[in-house]
This record gives sequence, C-alpha cells and structure tokens, in this order.
Amino acid sequence: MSNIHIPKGWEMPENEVTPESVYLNRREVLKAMGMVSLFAAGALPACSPPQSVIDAHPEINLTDLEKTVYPANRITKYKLDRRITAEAVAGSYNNFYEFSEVKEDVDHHAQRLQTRPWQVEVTGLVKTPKVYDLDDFLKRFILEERFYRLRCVEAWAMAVPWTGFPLKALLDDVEPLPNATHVRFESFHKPFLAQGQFAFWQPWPYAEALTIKEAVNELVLMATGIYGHPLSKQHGAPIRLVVPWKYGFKSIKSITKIELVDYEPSTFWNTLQPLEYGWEANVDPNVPHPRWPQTKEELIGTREVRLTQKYNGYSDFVASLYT
Ligand SMILES: Nc1nc2c(c(=O)[nH]1)N[C@H]1C(S)=C(S)[C@@H](COP(=O)(O)O)O[C@H]1N2
Ligand SMILES: [Mo]
Repeated sequence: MSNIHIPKGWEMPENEVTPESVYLNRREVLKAMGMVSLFAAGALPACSPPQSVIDAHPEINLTDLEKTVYPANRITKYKLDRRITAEAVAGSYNNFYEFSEVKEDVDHHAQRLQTRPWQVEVTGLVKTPKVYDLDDFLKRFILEERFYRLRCVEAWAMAVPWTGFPLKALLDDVEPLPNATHVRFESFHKPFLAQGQFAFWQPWPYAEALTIKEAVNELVLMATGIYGHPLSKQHGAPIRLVVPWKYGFKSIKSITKIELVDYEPSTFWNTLQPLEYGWEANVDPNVPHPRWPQTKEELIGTREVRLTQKYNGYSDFVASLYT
C-alpha cells in the first residue's frame, strides 16, 4: 500500500515530515480497517508500517470505553519544527524516579503500577470538590491529540503526540474560588510498589504546581494517552500533566490529587535542589543550569542538536504570562 508514505502537506520542510506522516497514516489505515484494537499487531496486514515506528503493546488492553475515544481528533494548531520521536525511543528513555533513576530501566519497573481502578481527587479552594474515576474523565471531557515538544532540564528533547484534554476544562468543572492562586498536583505514594519511594531523604510523593494563570493556559494538557493509545505506564499512566513551555519535570506523571490553594506549594525537585530546579522552570536558553548550559538540546533517538528556544518555542502562547 503505497499511500503509507505520501506526505500530508504539513507546513514544514519535506525532511521533517516522514515519521509524522507514517504515524498519521497508520491511524487512518487502522480506522479505515475498523480495527477492534490498535494493538492487535499480529492481525495487521502486510501493508502495516515498520515496527521501528509503530510498536505493538500487548500489555495495553483497551477498555470498551477507551476503544470509543482513541485515537482522538488531532488539533493542528500546535505545530512542530521537528520529527515526532519514535515511540520505541520515547518509551525506553524515561524519567520516573519512583521506579528507577536509570532512564533505560523505568520502562521495565513501571509495569508494576496498577492503573485500574484509578481515582483523582480535585479539592481545596473550589466550589465543588470532586473525585474522578479515570472513566469519568474520558466520558466528561473531549479528548484531542496534540503534537508538542518536550524539553527536559537535562538538555535532551523529544516531540510527542499526546492525547488528553485541557486542564482548564477540569478546573471549570470544579469552579475555583476567587482566592485560589495556585494549583498543586500530587502523584501516588506506594513505596512497596515503587521502590524509589524508599529514598526517605526525598520528599515523596512527587509533587508539582503551577500558578492558576499558568494552569488555565490553553497549552496545559491533562494527558491520558500517547501515540494514539492510552498512556504507557512509563509515561505516567493513567493520567499526567503536560506543560510544554516548562522543563519536563513540571509535567508530573500518574496524578492522584489536584489541590487549589492560596500559597506557592513546594515541589519535589525544587525542595531537593532549589538552586538547580527553579520553581517556575520555564525553558530559557539564557539561564544556564548550575552544571551545564541550556543553550542547546539533543533530540533523543537521532542525537540531532538544536538551539533551545525561549519558552520551548511557545512564546506566542505564554510570553504574556510573564510580562
Ligand atoms: N511522578 C513523576 N513525574 C515525573 C517525573 C518523575 O520522576 N516522577 N519525571 C519528570 C521529568 S524530569 C521528565 S523529563 C518527564 C519525562 O516524561 P517521559 O518519561 O514521559 O518522557 O516526566 C516528569 N514527570
Ligand atoms: Mo526532566
């Protein structure tokens, strides 16, 4: 099937387009074939794209509800200037300190995480505190797919197709009170499952925070999916934050609690190393990390080096927050 490799006319140079178009065409092929499951890799006909781009996920079983919401419609407003990172690369080089400090090992250890049932408590300074089951999110909010750059403070970067819904939609649902100034996010705390949490000198559970002005910015996504399917465990299943103009550590994984507060909450990395991991953590090539410059970044997988962009290239959306 030759149409697999026909570019879709993205607004970017030809050499940037191939992996994206392969990824998207696979979705169209699967949709057209009416595949029951995206992951029935064994059932794919010979025209299926190469395994290096599309990974089989025997470990991910979609629920009936998930089958109705994945893959979600792609929002084309958010443009990339680089290729989508191959899923096999993004999924085997992860920061998830609950499971391992070795990026290449996270994938393996994170499979222990039990993601069903999963509840997220939204509480604090809101009119209607709520506890959501994961299915409540999938039913109540319209999922969309967005391609975002992700820049880790360690000077590597990738480009990822996330699926999720704007955090703003969730906040609108619980109605923050006028005195709420910040939103605090917390991950699970299960040391017997996630051995990293036995490190008693680290402030577990992992926590992050945004100002409320940042939190309602259209770019902030509550992601439930990646590469067109529910989140893989190493990427923070079943629901995580994605804040593309800030260093990756802000994008907290496997969220269990969201709290609206009237103070600046302490956060995991900022508590551990305040001089290395600023609270605000906006991507900025002109502010070096104490141990390395931030002027450049290396794309994982290809090792291509790019210049770091202020706000990770999202100035048009967020610069006004900081004037
Ligand atoms: N709960 C939790 N969330 C986390 C982390 C973590 O260790 N624990 N690491 C952060 C860092 S440093 C980065 S760069 C991103 C990496 O996301 P990825 O593994 O999906 O690429 O997750 C962030 N979210
Ligand atoms: Mo990171």
